[in-house]
Formats: sequence, C-alpha cells, structure tokens
Amino acid sequence: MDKVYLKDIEIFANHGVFKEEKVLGQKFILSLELSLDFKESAVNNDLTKSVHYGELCHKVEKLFQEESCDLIETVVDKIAKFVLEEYKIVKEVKVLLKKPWAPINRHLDYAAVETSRKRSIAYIALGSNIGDKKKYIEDAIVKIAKVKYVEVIKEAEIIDTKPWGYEEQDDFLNTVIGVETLLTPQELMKELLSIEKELDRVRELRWGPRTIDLDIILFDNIVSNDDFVIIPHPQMHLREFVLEPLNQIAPYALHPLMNKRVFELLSDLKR
Ligand code: PH2
Ligand code: MG
Ligand code: MG
Repeated sequence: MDKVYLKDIEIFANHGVFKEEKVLGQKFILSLELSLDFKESAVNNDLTKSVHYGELCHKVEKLFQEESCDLIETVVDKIAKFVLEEYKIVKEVKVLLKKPWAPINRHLDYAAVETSRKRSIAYIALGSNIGDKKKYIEDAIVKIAKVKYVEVIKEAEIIDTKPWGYEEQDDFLNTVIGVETLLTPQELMKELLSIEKELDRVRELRWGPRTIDLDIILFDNIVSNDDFVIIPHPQMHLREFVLEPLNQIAPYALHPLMNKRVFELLSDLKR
C-alpha cells in the first residue's frame, strides 16, 4: 500500500487531565501515516487522486486546537476518524501523538499514544419472527444507517424462511446488509445490541423467537475469538437464511477460516 506521512508537526494546545494544562497549554508533536493507493495520481500527476498533505496538515491542526480534551487517547481517535471521513481515498490511518512536556515531575523524552483506524466492510444478518416482522427489519436498517461512522452500502431482499435450530416457532423474515464502517467489530456489536434493545428484543431462549436479531457475519477478513463478537459468525456456513441473501450482495466475499467464497459455501450447503 502507498503511504503519505506527516511527521512531527508541532502544535500548541490545551489537552490534559490537569487544570493547569488546560489553562497554560503545552507543546504537542503529532504524526500521521496514511495508507492509500495513489498510483493513479502518480501516473497522471494529479493531486486530486491523492491527499494534499499541506491542506491535511492545516485541517488537522485546526481540529486539534478546536477543543480541549482530558486524554490524548481521545485526541488521536478523533483525528483518525476525521481523516477517514474527510478523505475517502484513505484506507487506513495511524496517528501518533507525543507530549514532550507532560507534567509528571520527571524528565522524559516524551509520553505518547498511538492508534490506527481503518475503513472496513462488514456484513450484518437480520432476522425477525415476532410481530410486524417486516417493520422490525426495516426499522433496524434505518437505525443502523443512522449510527455514526456506519454507512449502509448494500441491501439484499427480505426473504421468508423456516425456523432453523429450534423449530417450534413462527417462520422468519431474514436479510443481510453490507456496511462500510470506521468502527471496530466490538464497537459495531455494541451499537447493534442497543438497536436490538430499542426494537423490543428480550433474550429468553437460545435460537428462540425474537423481534429482531442482528448478527455480524463477516468483518473484513478478520478472524476473532473474542467472546463478545465471534467472527466469522460460527454458524453462517450452515444457514441458508444467511448465505442466500449474502450471496445476492457479496457472492465473492471470502470466509477467512473455510477459505471459500460465499457462492461456494451456498452451493456446498445446498448439495
Ligand atoms: N435465527 C436463529 C435461529 N434460527 N431460523 C431462521 N429461519 N432465521 C433466523 O434468523 C434464525 C433461525 C438464531 O439466530
Ligand atoms: Mg442469530
Ligand atoms: Mg444474535
């Protein structure tokens, strides 16, 4: 991947936990590393297909001084999200912030934090089998689209399906959507759980009836065993109600553990 760097920009600002830091201010040293593909801009000598680092530097400096934060962690996260929102061509950004005058009663070169954020593609499966199922699914999609740093980019058809796993329950409506997001899988999962709550979800029976179920199916090519979000979804390859709609919007998406594309998983399952 190509890179654009801004290294060691000196900015005076008022971030800090202590009151004195907010009043007096201090020197900060900020560095950015942007990952993008600027081949087209290079070949055509065209700045519009890359990132103007001068403009970037001034915009970031303005954001940096706009408000005072207690934590430099908050500052780097804000800058990383800003860069990805402002420059669609940037795929990933790393932000390093040094505080050489950190008032901790010691001599030190600097205290610093670093973070990175990237643009990710995730697929979310939606299911409902209680009440106005279609409305629950549509409302969930509207709510997902309103989440900050989440954009719905693809929607499959809503399909009727027979209950899978626990069969003594009403038929389901299911679909899958694709989103582009700056959130991590954990952050996205938190948002989905809160939307489930807003849409009357109560958890009683595993695989039992629900107003709405929102599951992250795939997230880039991430494999995660995190208890809170397991990715890929451990049963996705066994469920036609997931693979069928997913195949409509992302037939070539890759299952990173099975090393198969969605259309292959679907034809394997149907056989
Ligand atoms: N979800 C389950 C269990 N069984 N069956 C269908 N048809 N659709 C679902 O969304 C579904 C299910 C647990 O998440
Ligand atoms: Mg589920
Ligand atoms: Mg679920």
